[in-house]
Amino acid sequence: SVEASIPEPQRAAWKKFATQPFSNVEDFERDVVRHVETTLARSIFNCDETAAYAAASLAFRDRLITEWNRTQQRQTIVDGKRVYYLSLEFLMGRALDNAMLNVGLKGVAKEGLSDLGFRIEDVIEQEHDAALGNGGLGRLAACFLDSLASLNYPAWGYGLRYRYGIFKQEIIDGYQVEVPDYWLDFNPWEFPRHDIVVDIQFHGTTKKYQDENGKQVTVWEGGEIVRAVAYDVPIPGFDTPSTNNLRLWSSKAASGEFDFQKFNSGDYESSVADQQRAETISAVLYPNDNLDRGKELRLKQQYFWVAASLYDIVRRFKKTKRAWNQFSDQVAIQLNDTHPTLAIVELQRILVDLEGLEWDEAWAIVSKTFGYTNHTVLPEALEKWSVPLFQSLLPRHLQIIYEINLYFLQSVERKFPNDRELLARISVIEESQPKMIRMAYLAIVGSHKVNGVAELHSDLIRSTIFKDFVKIFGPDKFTNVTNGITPRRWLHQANPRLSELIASKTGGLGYLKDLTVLGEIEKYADDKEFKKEWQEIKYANKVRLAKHIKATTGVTVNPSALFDIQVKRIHEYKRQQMNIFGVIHRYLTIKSMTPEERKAVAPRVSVFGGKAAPGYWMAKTIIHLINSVGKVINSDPEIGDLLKVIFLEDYNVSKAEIIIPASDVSEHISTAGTEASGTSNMKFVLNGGLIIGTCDGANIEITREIGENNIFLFGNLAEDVEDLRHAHNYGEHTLDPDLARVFEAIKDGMFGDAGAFGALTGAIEDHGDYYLVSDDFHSYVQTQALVDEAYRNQDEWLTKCITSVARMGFFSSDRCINEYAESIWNIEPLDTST
Ligand code: IMP
Ligand code: B1N
Repeated sequence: SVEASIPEPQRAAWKKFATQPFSNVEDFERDVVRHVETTLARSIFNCDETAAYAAASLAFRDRLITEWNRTQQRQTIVDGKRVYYLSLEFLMGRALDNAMLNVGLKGVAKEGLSDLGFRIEDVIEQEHDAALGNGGLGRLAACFLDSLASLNYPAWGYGLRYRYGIFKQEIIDGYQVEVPDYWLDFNPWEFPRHDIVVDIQFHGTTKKYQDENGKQVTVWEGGEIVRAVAYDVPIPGFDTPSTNNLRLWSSKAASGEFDFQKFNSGDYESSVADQQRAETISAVLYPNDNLDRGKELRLKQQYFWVAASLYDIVRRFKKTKRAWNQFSDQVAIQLNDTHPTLAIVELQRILVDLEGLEWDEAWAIVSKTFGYTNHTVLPEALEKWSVPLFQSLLPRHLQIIYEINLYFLQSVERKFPNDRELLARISVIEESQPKMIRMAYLAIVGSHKVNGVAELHSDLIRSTIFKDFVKIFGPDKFTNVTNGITPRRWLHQANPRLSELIASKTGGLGYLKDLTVLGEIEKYADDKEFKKEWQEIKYANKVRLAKHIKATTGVTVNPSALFDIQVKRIHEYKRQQMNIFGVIHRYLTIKSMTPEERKAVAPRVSVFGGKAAPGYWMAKTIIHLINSVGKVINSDPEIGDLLKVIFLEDYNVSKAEIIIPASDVSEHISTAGTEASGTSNMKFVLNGGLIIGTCDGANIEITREIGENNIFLFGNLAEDVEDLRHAHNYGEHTLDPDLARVFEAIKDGMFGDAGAFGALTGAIEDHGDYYLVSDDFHSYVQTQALVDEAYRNQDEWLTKCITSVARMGFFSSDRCINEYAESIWNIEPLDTST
């Protein structure tokens, strides 16, 4: 046993004084007071809510870290296979509420805080979101960490510790303004590990020589060194002692101090500049969602993070003293999109250059270790790096990529002789000016499995962007793992009353560990009493959101109106423009009615939220239009409660937790074939909202699970998109007449300066309508009318909502993680009873 290495008397002393985390109110209060008085150096006289938040978090942190240590020890003792999830983004949100609920001590904390003079809700509100991600991809990584810990898998997350997360969005005069998100002022959830550092090399040159045995060796020398420092974030599982690790790397100058030679020679400023340059690497998250901009600093981030993580993974493997050919029995590495693809190259470099393995032997290990998840088919999001840039930053890696590609092309040539076009199509190197490295192709070649994130998406990558690779590697390499969400945060935490109601009918909180248990509530879909409670909870959630709207925008909305919500990154393919055009259409329709006719109109609140990438001008114009429309409609006395348009600023994880439980309908209306999966669609339905959406991404599987009577689908299908685009480009399309009326209103200046919105209407009228807004507009408006109609019949509506929730079991990220574990990683959960 591992303990045997430690002498008995020492072991006894350590055991005797082992930290005993609190589990009752009294011990919690003692811990909080101790942290206020010692860690924070405050007292009863100056303990404000911020300090109460800090102390409560530290008390929970003490608990988590003791379980964290035990979990790591368990992993070491079991000595089995671990999975490493490499992601440039982890959109974690707040940690305190989640920690309290996952360890099952929120009740204790509530009572303890109350005894000390605080309301738990106010304390929770003090926390700054950890927003190290852009959107769905980053939040998916966070849900996966929750599931991996909850299911007791031996798993680690590896990412970057950005000093600035995604920017804070302010809306000023209807325009988005970006404000830096400096979130690290006080972060009790991370442990700096100043002893875990890795020096990372950039630039330099390579040399080949023969070693004493006549073997060819390549060395990579010179260049600059940047130091990676580990920061560990404990990830508590739900209702289990398992507490996993998220390791985030922070960059600093390798010497740890500035250059004294420069300092002594009077060049103080430049020595500080060197220091700052090193720190720049982990300074800021790139704020682009579904877009690749090919910036040098981004490539530096990727290598810095990947090299530090692999060094750590290899070090841990070496401690087990196993032969290299057992590496992939001990290590599975999942690549969250192509951002960490360099890990493939780096592991090959470690094995060949540093460990002296033969190329083929090394490659056999590498290509059994990695799995690659693709998250998008949008061409502008597929990563490519310019060869000259790469040559300068990572010269040795470029050689290795060329070699990987050479062997790959040779193997294809053997299988499909004399097909030069095929070779050009699939080459990792694009023969453009300059040459480009196609990272997705490299990821496919270096992985043993490639997966998409929803069935339609996985079908599409097999039949379009990766078609040739399916022919080369065979269909088994390509698979689907439909995304999921954690019901702990997205139901239990965000919607405590609904969680309680479900628990009361299903025998407790067990449903949070096996979400298919939700099926048991379907028998209440027609139960009068149950429906009444359900309706009251939804109404209370809408009141909560209405208060938030009032506090942040000043607009009063009626909680009895239908809440229609679209919150997600602003992107043309997600078609927020179609939504706001639909709102304008509704407004024009109401305006043209007599007062008598207006009495029959169903009141609506249209809520938007989401960030635009700072350089994405069209997306920013969409935000401007939404705010301009809101300004006109919300102050039109003829309209009153019939229609309100709200743009909620700075949409993030903690706001999502308020917004999502308050929806009656949410919009997931991307052009068919463009949204790989979507995950908020799952969150909304799980909280008893219905969807208006297109046949895209996971909407399709949601429909299959909940039944087509419970979702409002509209629009063209993915299979028809190509022909429709063709029609636009060949003048065979006429603008939808309702949309034309909307455009007239905009151009008449109804919503202010018409010129400001010319690009939006122009993209549709004059530039091919790439996202097919005009093609889908009619069926969108018609389907919105069906929504109004359905909402009028509250009794049937409630049945739809309850039935839908009952059938959502499939979309737990637990199911999703179990699929990865079985079909890609080949790992087993750990037994936590010892
Ligand atoms: P690493 O794998 O070296 O990064 O170690 C991660 C954590 O695992 C350490 O902080 C320890 O808590 C635990 N650990 C590492 N080595 C041992 C061991 O030999 N016995 C028990 N636990 C260990
Ligand atoms: O990943 C999510 C999916 O649910 C969404 O449909 C998909 O759009 C999203 C480059 C991306 N795909 N690609 C990105 C993010 C940042 C970046 O720099 C691409 N995000 C998605 C989870 O599968």
